[in-house]
Amino acid sequence: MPRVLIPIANGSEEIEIVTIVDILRRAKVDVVVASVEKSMKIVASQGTKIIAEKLISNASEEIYDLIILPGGNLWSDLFFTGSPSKHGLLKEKRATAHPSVISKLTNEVVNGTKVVVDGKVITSRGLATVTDFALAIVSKLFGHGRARSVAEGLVLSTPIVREIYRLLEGSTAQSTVHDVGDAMGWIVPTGGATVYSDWAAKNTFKVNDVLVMFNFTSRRHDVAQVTKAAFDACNIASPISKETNSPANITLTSAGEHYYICTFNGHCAGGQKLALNVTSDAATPPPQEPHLLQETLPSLSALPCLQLFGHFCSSFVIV
Ligand SMILES: [Cu+2]
Repeated sequence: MPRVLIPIANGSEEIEIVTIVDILRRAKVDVVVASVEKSMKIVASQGTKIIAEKLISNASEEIYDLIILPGGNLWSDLFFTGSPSKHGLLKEKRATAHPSVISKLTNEVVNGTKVVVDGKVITSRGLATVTDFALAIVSKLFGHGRARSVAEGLVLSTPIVREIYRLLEGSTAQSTVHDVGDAMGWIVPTGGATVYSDWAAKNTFKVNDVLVMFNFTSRRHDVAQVTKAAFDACNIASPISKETNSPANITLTSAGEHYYICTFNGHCAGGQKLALNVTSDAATPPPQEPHLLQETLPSLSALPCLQLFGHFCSSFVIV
């Protein structure tokens, strides 16, 4: 179980603290909330009193996979190079910040972006972006499936999860994530194979788009790419490739006709089959919307070790 330290202080943003802790715990992250004040109780930015689980001095014996710093006045001095005596951890890093402090950033500022990743530093702008960001961390720690299920538990709309997935996979901004069958998912449709052919007809598919087959149970369904002949005959003997885990994420890497079936007994014949035509990606790209992440979130284990608060050796994140 990944272990995450969340230091809090007087003036920290209460919504950011509670949202991050909530989402990470729903995803089964081991979260430690530690006060950097003399007391376990801190008074957050809007006067809410929050009691930490331990003092930072008592949290420092542990090793953490990640340190997440919720927003608030405390961290400005620590990270912004405007205070030369401090660590200046954002020096020569691209970053974003809450509008109230963004003018203090002396490094390259990326505006209009919710979250910026540059090496070991991940920055975000404040409480409006904190849910997206916490889900992105969950997705990186555990995969898209768990981020999706946590998001569904929060009744967040699918587009947010799609966006997270797209960015974490490092797809280009022009690529689209298609939830195959929309809300129905990947099943033996009651309406027969026309359900999936109708769905495909409503969508356009480009190289680098991603198909997500979801809402199926692993070991009860799968997704096999097959030839046209095998597709037409529902021949499951020698698929080109096969995905057995749900949800299946398939990146469309080549143009042309693509054929997918479920290889479980009778499912293809029952209509669990999808044919689609993928066009090359030469078309003019659409205008780029503000990203959730500026660039792909690096693998957490790949983040360089950082010394902070004594002998912690961790990656860290600033929200
Ligand atoms: Cu099936």
